[in-house]
Amino acid sequence: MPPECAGHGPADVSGAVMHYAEDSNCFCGEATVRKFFPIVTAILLCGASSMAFAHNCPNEMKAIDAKLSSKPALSPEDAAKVARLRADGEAYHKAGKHDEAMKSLLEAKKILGI
Ligand SMILES: [Cu+2]
Repeated sequence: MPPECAGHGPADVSGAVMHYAEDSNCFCGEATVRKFFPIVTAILLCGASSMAFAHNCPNEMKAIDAKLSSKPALSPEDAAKVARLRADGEAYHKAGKHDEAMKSLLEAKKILGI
């Protein structure tokens, strides 16, 4: 471990990096970046996975298909609505409009009672 420089705490990332840039003999800037790198990576991974959960279109489609294959008792109007919402959801998903896709798919699920 390189020695910590006086004048800034380990949490002061910007200060440490600036200090590092001013004085190439001081390694604490680099050490701070190294220390925070796993945390930053974890936050980025967290954001990516929560986005994947928010846009869960393929799983919603699978759930709808599974329910449909069990031949639920639906009125002809509801069955048509579910079919349309399911198709809309897939089309939106393929177009990259995951928010719209999720809306259609969740509505279809509501009609199906899931
Ligand atoms: Cu999607």
